[in-house]
Amino acid sequence: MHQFSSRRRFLELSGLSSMSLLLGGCALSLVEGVVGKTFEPLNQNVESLLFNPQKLIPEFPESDIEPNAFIINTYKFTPIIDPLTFRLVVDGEVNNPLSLSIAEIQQLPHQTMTIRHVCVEGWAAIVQWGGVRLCDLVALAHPKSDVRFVYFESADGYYESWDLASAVHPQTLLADQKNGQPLPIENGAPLRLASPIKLGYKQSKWVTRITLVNQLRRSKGYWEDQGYEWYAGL
Ligand SMILES: Nc1nc2c(c(=O)[nH]1)N[C@H]1C(S)=C(S)[C@@H](COP(=O)(O)O)O[C@H]1N2
Ligand SMILES: [Mo]
Repeated sequence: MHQFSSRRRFLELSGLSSMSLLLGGCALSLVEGVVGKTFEPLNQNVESLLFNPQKLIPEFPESDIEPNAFIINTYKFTPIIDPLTFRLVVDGEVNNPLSLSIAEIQQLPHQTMTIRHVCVEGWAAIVQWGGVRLCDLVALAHPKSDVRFVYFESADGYYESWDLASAVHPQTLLADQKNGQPLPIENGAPLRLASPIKLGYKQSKWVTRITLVNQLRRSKGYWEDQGYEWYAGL
């Protein structure tokens, strides 16, 4: 019985995810089942961001992928993460803080996109990412009305902050695949940010914690705190 209902729920999720993809919006009502709770409707501010489709960035055909142009860029070291005990925490100004296993995250709608990754150090490469939409995770956590920014913590000590609109853009993913393969550890496994709207240094690898906040802290990001631009849009 339990198995049946979770299987059915999964089919609902995957079937409808393509529809919400077409609409360009977030799949909030579809992902509730993953945590098995129902909530009051979201407040107006966050809701309008999650439901009003933002402009989609055109993607590239798969034949344009440049696997050899993609460079690994790690400021310090590659952390070792045990996928079996790994938990992704979503907390901060939310009504429903989350601590999700990989298996739970994999129940969310999955999508791929072929985009150009641009690093300020002077290289760029067309790459395909697969993963879950950050907006679906944000919606699951039921953000409070005053949320405006999102912080990301990584297992190597790297940290980043994004504006909420960019974080819940339908092409901002927490990726677990690169070029059709499981995400390599050096590229951020088990989960990394991937988005066509931000420079490479915004795209945190080895993300362990996502914190929704209403104000930027003094520390804005590893590179930003050394003078790099914070918004870093493409
Ligand atoms: N945790 C973490 N994330 C990170 C970095 C890092 O050093 N640590 N480097 C950033 C930079 S500058 C770039 S260009 C991309 C590079 O991703 P890649 O190593 O998969 O090419 O990751 C970004 N995310
Ligand atoms: Mo970079």
